[in-house]
Order: sequence, then structure tokens, then C-alpha cells
Amino acid sequence: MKIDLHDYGYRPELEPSSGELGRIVRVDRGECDVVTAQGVLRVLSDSQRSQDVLAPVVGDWVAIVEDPDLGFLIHEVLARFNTVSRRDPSEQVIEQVLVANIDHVFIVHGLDRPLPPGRLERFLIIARDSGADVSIVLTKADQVQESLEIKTTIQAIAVGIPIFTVSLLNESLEGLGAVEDLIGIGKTVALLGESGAGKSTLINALVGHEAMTTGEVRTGDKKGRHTTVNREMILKPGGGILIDTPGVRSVGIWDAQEALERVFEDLEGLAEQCRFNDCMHSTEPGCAITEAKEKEEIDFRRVERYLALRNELEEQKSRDRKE
Ligand SMILES: Nc1nc2c(ncn2[C@@H]2O[C@H](COP(=O)(O)OP(=O)(O)OP(=O)(O)O)[C@@H](O)[C@H]2O)c(=O)[nH]1
Ligand SMILES: [Mg+2]
Ligand SMILES: [Zn+2]
Repeated sequence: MKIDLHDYGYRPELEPSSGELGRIVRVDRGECDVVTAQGVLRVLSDSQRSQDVLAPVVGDWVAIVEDPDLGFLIHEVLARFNTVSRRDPSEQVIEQVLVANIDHVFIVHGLDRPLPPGRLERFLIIARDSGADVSIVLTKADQVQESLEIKTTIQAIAVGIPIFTVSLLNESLEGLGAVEDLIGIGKTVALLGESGAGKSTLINALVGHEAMTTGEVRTGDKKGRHTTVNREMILKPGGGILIDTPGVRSVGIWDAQEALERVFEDLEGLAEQCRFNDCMHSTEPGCAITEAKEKEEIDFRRVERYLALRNELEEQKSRDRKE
């Protein structure tokens, strides 16, 4: 079957030095599915690649060669336009790239459960750090009485980020059109969020069939059951590329100073009025953040989360310098 790589987001800048161009649509245990103009190839991803060579992820553009003994191999991972990354949950000191070459990140959250502000801020930092567009999609509007209040709370944290609400119960598919309009032809959208948020359900609604397996959430705490286990790319009819991801448990941020500053733009702006340039916003005199906190103009918990995240990045940096 001939495939048009434009459907998969092909860009003319992509020029492999040798081999056949393809894009990784799925990775599992050392093997990947790579879509090329000839069709989807099952490719060995890592056996010949040393550890320091970057591990291919879903969304990567690669050059494929055929080895007489080993079959298809990834010869080269082409330079990434961007990545969505977090701190590796098992190894606290390295980056884990989740997906690559993304145009838009959807942070998906189910209205059937609370969204701790700190968790949303971490998702926002990771998403914004990629440089891709970011939107929030709130699912399960049918399960709550009044989604407006939750939306207002989220809006206060996600300043400037568009928020969409959908209800995908049965066939009604309320709010889906507006989300669909966000997905440009040939653009790649990655869905991020907790297990049970409704990422796979949203993808199924967008593609119009049960492409992805979905799973019930636990009745008590509404936690998901980690139904999706692989990152996987799928085409949306009418154009657009969607990447489903497994529910994220650990949202460790990694090397994301700029994104942190953008997510906490309000506090960064205030900090410019502190008397000292290197104000730590704790006991210094003339601290604009402390003053605003005391006047209850800003939420002290948000300040605490901001300072903790700043610390986290600082510690990572100082550890890097020591190594
Ligand atoms: N009532 C209602 N249920 C929904 C909606 N969206 C998703 N669900 C349900 O929420 C549950 C979890 O949905 P999934 O799509 O599997 O969630 P997920 O984010 O893919 O979860 P993981 O794959 O575990 O990361 C399923 O039982 C869905 O039917 C919605 O808009 N309304
Ligand atoms: Mg899923
Ligand atoms: Zn200060």
C-alpha cells in the first residue's frame, strides 16, 4: 500500500543522508512500527545502537535501512523539531523524551475528579516547554453539575491557555467540533493526561471509530486503570495526526526554566518589582511577592508551588554541574 507521508506531517526539511524516510508510529520493547511511503514496517530499534545514541520515540522521523540478517533497522533519527519531555521517573537525573515533533499538546483532564493545581502547573510546564501550542480539554462534562466553576479555577492557573469542554457520553459528542477545529491538516497533536482522563475516548471520537481501547475508571477515587500502555500515532480522517499516550503518573519537570517562567508569568512580573535582583522571595525586605501575599492579592499556595518548582530545577542544574 502506497502511503503519502504528507498525511503523517512530512516537511521538506526532512532529508535523510541515506536510507528510506519514515515516521515512528508506535514503539514497544525495542521494536517500532515505522510508516514509510511503502507502508508500515516493523523495525528493530535498538540492537545496533549504542546507549548514548538517542532512543527513538513516537513522532520521530527516521531513516530506515535493510540489513540482510537483521531486517529493517533505524539508521538515523533525524534532528527533532521539538520534544515533549519529563524527568525520567525511574532515574531521577535524566530526561525522558515522551514524543517528538509535535505541533499541539492537548492536556486532557476528566471533570469527574479533582485537578490539583500543582499537577496542572507541572503539565503546563512540560507542554509549554516543547514550544508546541497548548490547549486544555476537559472531558466528562456530563458527569458534573456545574463545570463552570472548575473551569474558572483552571483558567486562573492556565493563564492564556484555551480551555475546551467535551462530553463524549453515548453518541452526543458535545463540544467535539471545537476540539476538532484545533487540529490542522498535517499537524501532529499529542494527548497528555492522567490515566482515565479520557484521552483514548477523545481520540476514538475524533477518528470516528474504536481505534483505541478504553477502560472504566475505579468507582471510588475515579482513578484510571492504565488501559493505554504504548504511545501510538493515528490519523484523523480529514487530516491531522493524533498521538495517544499512557496515563502519566509522574510529572517531573526537566530543564524547563523558560516554560516555568511563562506558566508563572504573573509572579515573574511581580518579582521584577522586588528591591533585590536576586530576591528569593522569603525574608528579604522590599519583596513585591511577599507584599502581595500579605495583601492577599496572590494565593500564597501558588507562590509556594512556584518556589518549590524553581528549587527543583536549580537542584537538577547543580547536580549536573557536579557530575
Ligand atoms: N461519561 C463520560 N465518560 C467518559 C467521557 N470520556 C471518557 N469517559 C470514560 O472514562 C473512562 C476512561 O477513558 P479512557 O479514554 O480509557 O481514558 P484514558 O485517558 O485513555 O486512560 P489511560 O489509557 O488509562 O491513560 C472510560 O470508561 C470512558 O468511557 C465523557 O465525556 N463522558
Ligand atoms: Mg488510553
Ligand atoms: Zn521578592
